[in-house]
Amino acid sequence: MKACFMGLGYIGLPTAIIAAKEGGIDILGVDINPSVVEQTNEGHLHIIEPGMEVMLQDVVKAGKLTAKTTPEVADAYFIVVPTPFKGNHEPDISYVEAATRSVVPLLKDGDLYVIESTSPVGTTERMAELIFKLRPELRGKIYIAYCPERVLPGNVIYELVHNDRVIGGIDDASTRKAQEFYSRFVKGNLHPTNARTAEMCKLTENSSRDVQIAFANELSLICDRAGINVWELIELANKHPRVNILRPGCGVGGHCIAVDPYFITAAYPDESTLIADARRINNYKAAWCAEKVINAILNFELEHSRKPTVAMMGLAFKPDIDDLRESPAKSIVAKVMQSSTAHILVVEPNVAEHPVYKLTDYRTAYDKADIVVFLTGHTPFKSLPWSDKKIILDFCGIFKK
Ligand code: SAJ
Repeated sequence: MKACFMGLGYIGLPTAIIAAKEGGIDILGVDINPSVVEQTNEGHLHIIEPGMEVMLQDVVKAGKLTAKTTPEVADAYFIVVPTPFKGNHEPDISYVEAATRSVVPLLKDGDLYVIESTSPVGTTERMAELIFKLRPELRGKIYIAYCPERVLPGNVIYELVHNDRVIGGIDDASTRKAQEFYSRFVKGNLHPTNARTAEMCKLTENSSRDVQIAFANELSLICDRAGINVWELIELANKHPRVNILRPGCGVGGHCIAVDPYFITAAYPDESTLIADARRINNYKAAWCAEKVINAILNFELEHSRKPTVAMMGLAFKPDIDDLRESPAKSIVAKVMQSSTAHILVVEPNVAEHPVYKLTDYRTAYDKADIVVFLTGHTPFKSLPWSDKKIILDFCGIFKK
């Protein structure tokens, strides 16, 4: 069995590695970026994921995984390329289409073609039409399916194997063929459905979380006005046996939850008002936090006739990771630095150095600061002592005060 993975990014590369290691499948990993191909063949992991580099080295050494910049004949093809935005939050499926076009000449009877990339509803059917337009003799002879991943960054090795997966073919035979493939390395259940439902399922999962986080963030705005401790409020409300409110924060970051809901709102704007509002609230929360910090700095200057030292605690997009991409904390730090001449200390304990900011140890920054702003709920911050002498803006519930 030989499988070709088109795209060696945050999902394609780990899936290719696990399929080679746990599924015993010969993998050709394809990426248009020659540096990614080179690093992969050298056993160097170009993405951030704990424990994954050792596994890569194992499968490269064993000859089970090689990387190239163009695809070759295989038995199964997996499209795991990005689906970014174009214009006003419209999903751009041109990478999916380009990757598909590059494998079309290689397809033969009995092959499996699967899209894993997060995609707007209908993408798998569109790609099937494209394949059959270019290779009409393959109609009814190949298997086409959509199978989204749902792994949590930072826990990918475990979740790729143990999470349940949803698999939707363009027909039942395609669904079964794809289930057969994934059963080689997935221990979770493989739930069959059709392609459109599987596409919508991925978008639904992340939109659901976005809406729930927006509810928590909206409560934090209301409580700020009402003089109520939002952390205490949520803890008490969650004592209800059927209520489970998530945590407010300084906005929603990462590459999934803040992105995928737009795939629904772009296609179904009239029907998706709640999902669109959730996006607006979570984006607004970051802007609101930045304003709060800027106002606190101005008030301090008025009161003390000097500029304060401000500790900005955390740059990562969520607690206890070193991933800074698409982080609301990072955008808040940038905004505050633009609008203020205060002495700002930037803290990110999970990163050794940053290309733009000089990083300060979290204890030193906390000791020196007049104003402390908690942006990311990293565990070490929770060991800091509360101080009445400092102005503390706790956006992620470190002290829950
Ligand atoms: N956040 C809050 N409050 C909360 C929980 C999260 O403000 O109570 C914020 C985080 O700080 C972060 C953002 O939300 O900025 C997203 O973090 P996350 O841990 O909820 O999710 P991701 O983006 O790391 O991973 C998500 C997961 N999806 C769901 O939990 C529904 C993961 O399973 C998906 O595979 C991944 O998106 C993806 O690739 O789609």
